[in-house]
Amino acid sequence: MAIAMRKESRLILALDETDRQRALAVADAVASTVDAIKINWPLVLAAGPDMINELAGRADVICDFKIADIPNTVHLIVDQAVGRGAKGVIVHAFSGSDSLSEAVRTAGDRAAIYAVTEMSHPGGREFTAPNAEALARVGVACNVKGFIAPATRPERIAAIRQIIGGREILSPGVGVQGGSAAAAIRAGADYVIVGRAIYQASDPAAAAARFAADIRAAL
Ligand code: BMP
Repeated sequence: MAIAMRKESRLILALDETDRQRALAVADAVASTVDAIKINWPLVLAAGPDMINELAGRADVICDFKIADIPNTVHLIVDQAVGRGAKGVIVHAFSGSDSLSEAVRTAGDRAAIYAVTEMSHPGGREFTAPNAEALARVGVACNVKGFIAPATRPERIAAIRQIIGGREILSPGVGVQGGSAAAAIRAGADYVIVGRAIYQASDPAAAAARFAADIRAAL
C-alpha cells in the first residue's frame, strides 16, 4: 500500500494559478496549513513540470492529471510524476481496471493513486454520477488509495463511502463551486480540496486558515 499523506488540517490546496511566482508565493503562504498541494494542467503547462519538484520541497504534491489512457501511457505518466516527487496521482476510474491497476503498480509504495468517481460540476451529473458506484467498485478492486467525490453533492460522498469502506475520499467543489467544507467532511470526506477560494483570495493564508477552522469544527 502506498505511503500515507499528511492528515492534519484535511485541507488540500488546488493550485490552479498560472503565474509561476504567484503560485510559489501562495504555496509558501499556505504550506504550513494545508496537508497537500494539488496541481493540475494549468500550472504544469504554464510553469513546466519542474514545478512538481519545486512544490514537492514545500508540501506533499498530488498531480491531478486525471489520466484516462491505455495502461502503457498511464505507466509512463505516473512514473514521470512520481519521479518528480509527487506523493499522489489522480487517474480516471473510467479508464478501466487494467489502467487503474497499472497506475497502482507503477506508484508502488512511492505514491498514492486516487480515482475519480463522480465529478463536482453540473456536467458531472450526466455521465459520472450514473456510474459513480461502479467506478468506486473498480477502484476498490484495483486497490487505489482513495477517490475523488463531489463536495457539491455531499449525499454522494456518503453513497461512495458505503462502497469504499476505509479508503480515502478527497472532495473538490468547495467555495466557488458552491460546496461547503464542513458538509463534505460530515458526509464522510477525509480531505477537502479548495482552489480559487484560497489562491485568488487577497490573503490566501487567512483564507486557508478559515477553511481549516471550518473543517476542524465539523470533525
Ligand atoms: P476550485 O476550488 O477553484 O473550484 O478548484 C477545484 C479543483 O478541483 C480544480 O483543480 C478542479 O480541476 C478539481 N476538480 C473538481 O473541481 N471537481 C472534480 O470533480 C474533480 C476535480 O479534480
